[in-house]
Amino acid sequence: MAWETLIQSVEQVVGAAGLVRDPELMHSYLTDWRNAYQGRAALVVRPATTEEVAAVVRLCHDAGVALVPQGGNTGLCGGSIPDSSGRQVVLSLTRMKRIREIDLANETITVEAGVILRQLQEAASQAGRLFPLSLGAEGSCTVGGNLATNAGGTAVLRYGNMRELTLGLEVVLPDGRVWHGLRGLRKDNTGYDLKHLFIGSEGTLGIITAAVLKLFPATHSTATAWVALPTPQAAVDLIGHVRSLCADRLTGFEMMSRQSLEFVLDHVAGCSDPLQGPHPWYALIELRDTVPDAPLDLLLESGLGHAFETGWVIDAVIASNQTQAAALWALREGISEAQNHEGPSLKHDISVPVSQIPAFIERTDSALQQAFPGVRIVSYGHMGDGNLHYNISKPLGHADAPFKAQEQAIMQVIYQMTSAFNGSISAEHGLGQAKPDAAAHFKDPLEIELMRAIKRTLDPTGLMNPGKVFATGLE
Ligand code: FAD
Ligand code: 2HG
Ligand code: ZN
Repeated sequence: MAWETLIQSVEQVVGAAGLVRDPELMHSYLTDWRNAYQGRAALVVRPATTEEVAAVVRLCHDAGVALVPQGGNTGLCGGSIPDSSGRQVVLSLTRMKRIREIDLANETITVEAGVILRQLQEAASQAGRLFPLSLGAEGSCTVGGNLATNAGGTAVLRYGNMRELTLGLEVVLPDGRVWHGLRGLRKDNTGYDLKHLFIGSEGTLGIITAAVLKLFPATHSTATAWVALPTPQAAVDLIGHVRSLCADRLTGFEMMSRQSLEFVLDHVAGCSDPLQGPHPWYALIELRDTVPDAPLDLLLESGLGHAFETGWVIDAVIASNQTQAAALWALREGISEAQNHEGPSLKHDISVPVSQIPAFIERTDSALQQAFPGVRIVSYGHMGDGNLHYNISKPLGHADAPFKAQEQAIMQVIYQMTSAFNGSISAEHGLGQAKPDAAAHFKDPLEIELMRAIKRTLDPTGLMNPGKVFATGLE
C-alpha cells in the first residue's frame, strides 16, 4: 500500500494542522493515562469538520487502512489505543469542538464529538440548564468518547447514563457516508432506533461526529453527606431509605471501602479523613433540588437520624458549604489516581443487582483472600447503580511482576462470581482491548453472534477499530 500517497491525500483534506507524524508529538495519542496500553500508528489525523472526517474515512476505507477513533483518551480499557503494527491510523476528534445549537424550548443541546464534557456542562449552565453526566475525567474526556463508551459516572442514579441522555446522532459510517440522525425527538417509532447501535459501540461501527443531547432544569440547592457504615448491607438499606424519603432528589450514592479511602489519604495531596477513627465502609450521598434554598440538609439529617437508630450508619458529616462538599467529593474522585501509586491496579468494572452487592463482596473477598493471600481489595463505586469498581492492588511489599502474572487468575475469580450473580463484567467502561476475551466467555453466545452480525453489516471490511469489543476478527 502506498502510504505516502494516502498521507498526501489525507493532508489535502485536513491540512498540515490536521496531521501529526512527529513521533514525539504522536506519543500522547499512543498510550493511555495509566500507561497500561501502548500502540503504534502510521499517523494521527485530526479533522476539524464532519466533511473532513467523512473524506478521511473514505480514503482509509479505499486504501484498506484501519482507523482507531479517539477522543480525550481517558478510557480505561485501551479502546482508543492502536495495535502494535504501526499500520493503523488514529483519528482524533478533538478539533471538532463546536456547540452547534441550544434549543431551550426543546430542552436540547447539539454538540460536536470533540467537545470536552466539562465545556458541555458549562455551556448548559450558561444557558440556565443542566447537562448531568459527571465523572472524574470530565476535564478531558469528550462527548464522542462518552457516547462511544456509553459513559456512566456519579449521577446515573437520577439522570441515567449517556444512552439515556441522547436524542440524536450524526455518524460517519465505515465507508465514509454520513448518517444525519441529529433529530431532537423524544418520540420516533419509525422502526429500529439506530442511534443505540452506535452508543456504546466503542468506535467499532462508525465515527460519531455530533449529537443532540437532553438538557435538564438547573439545580440550585445541594446537600452532601459523608457517612460511615458497618457493612455493604447497611449501604443497601440506607439507599432504599434515602430514596423513599427524597425520591429523585437523590442524585448520587457512592460507596467505598476503608482501603479505598486509605489510598486517597496516602497519595492525594490535601485530603483528610472527615470522621474520627477508621470505619469499614463509607458512602457519599448527594441530594439536589431545582428550588433555591430547599431544606435538603434537614431532609438528609432526618434520613440519617433514622439510619443511626437502626445501626446502618455509625458516624456522619454533612457539608456546610460548597468547599466542604468539594473536599468530600475529592475523597471519592481521588481513588482511581491514588491506586496508581500502589503499583498495577487490576480493574474490574462489574455490576450486579444492588440487592446482591453485599453477598457479592463477601463471597468474592473471601475467595480472593483464600487464593491470593494479602491482595488489597479496593472496592468502591456507583452503589446506586449496582456498579462496583472491584479493583485489586498487590499485597503490601510485594513486587509488581509476580502480582501481574496472577492477573488472569484473579480476573477469573471475580468474573465467575459476577456471572454467578447474573451480573456484567463491564458496567460502564466498555470492553476496549482489555475485555473482549472475557466478554466472549461470559456473555451469552447468541448475544455475541448477533453483535458480530451487526458488525459485519455495518463494517464489512472490519476496518473500524479492529481488535476492540470482539475477541478475534470478524469470523
Ligand atoms: P477515549 O478514551 O478517547 O475513547 C474511548 C472509546 O471510544 C474508544 O474505543 C474510542 O475508539 C471510542 N471513541 C472515542 N471517540 C469516538 C467517536 N467520536 N466516535 C466513535 N468512537 C469514539 N467512565 C465512566 O463511565 N464513569 C466514570 O465514572 C468514569 N470515571 C473515570 C475517572 C477517571 C479518573 C478516568 C481516567 C476515566 C474515567 N472513566 C469513567 C472512563 C472514561 O473517562 C470514559 O470512558 C469516557 O467516556 C471516555 O471518553 P474519551 O473522550 O476520553 O474517550
Ligand atoms: C470511577 O468511578 C471511574 O472513579 C474509574 O469509573 C474507576 O479507576 C477505576 O477503576
Ligand atoms: Zn466509575
